[in-house]
Amino acid sequence: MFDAFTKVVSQADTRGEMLSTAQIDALSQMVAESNKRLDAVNRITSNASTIVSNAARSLFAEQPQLIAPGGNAYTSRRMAACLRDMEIILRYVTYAVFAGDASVLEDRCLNGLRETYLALGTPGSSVAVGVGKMKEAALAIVNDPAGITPGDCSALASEIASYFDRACAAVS
Ligand code: PEB
Repeated sequence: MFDAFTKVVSQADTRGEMLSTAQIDALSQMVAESNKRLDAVNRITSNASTIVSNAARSLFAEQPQLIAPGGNAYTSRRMAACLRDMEIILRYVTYAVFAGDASVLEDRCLNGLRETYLALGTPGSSVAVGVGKMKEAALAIVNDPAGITPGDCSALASEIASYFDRACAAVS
């Protein structure tokens, strides 16, 4: 598992090189803007259950076959597993945002997830729709200007979007 710093160090170490000025500048920039990152993680984390339950509600409204008898989220046990899965994915996305690196998300959550869903007979494409809905909700919360120092969060927002996109791609 890497974060933005250990990733750069490990890549330089593999090549036996010093860190480049560009790499050091990029990391300094990340530190200088770290309040934005921590605020984003805090906002997503403190709204996690709302993000999950709204995304699930919207997914089931669009794909009611999932909750109909015989559906993949039919019975309380499967519904609980589904909500839990969405929460797990959102949690690992917040770790990636915090670390500034996708490796924790890739290695500990997404690795093998498509195969798991195939084996379970759970439709990965539907999971991806749910993750996409969490992405929209999380970004709306991160970009909400209310009650926070205004600033340009576009780079951070697209980084956050990319972690959700990785999760969608990993299961669909
Ligand atoms: C992944 N999900 C399920 C299982 C596992 C995961 C390993 C099988 C074991 C169990 O049921 O607990 N676990 C999950 C994950 C990590 C992990 C992401 C990462 C570290 O450890 N059903 C739907 C929706 C979707 C869904 C499309 C969006 O209709 C999910 C939610 N996952 C779902 C369901 C099950 C499941 C298991 C319903 C239960 C499947 C079953 O037993 O029939």
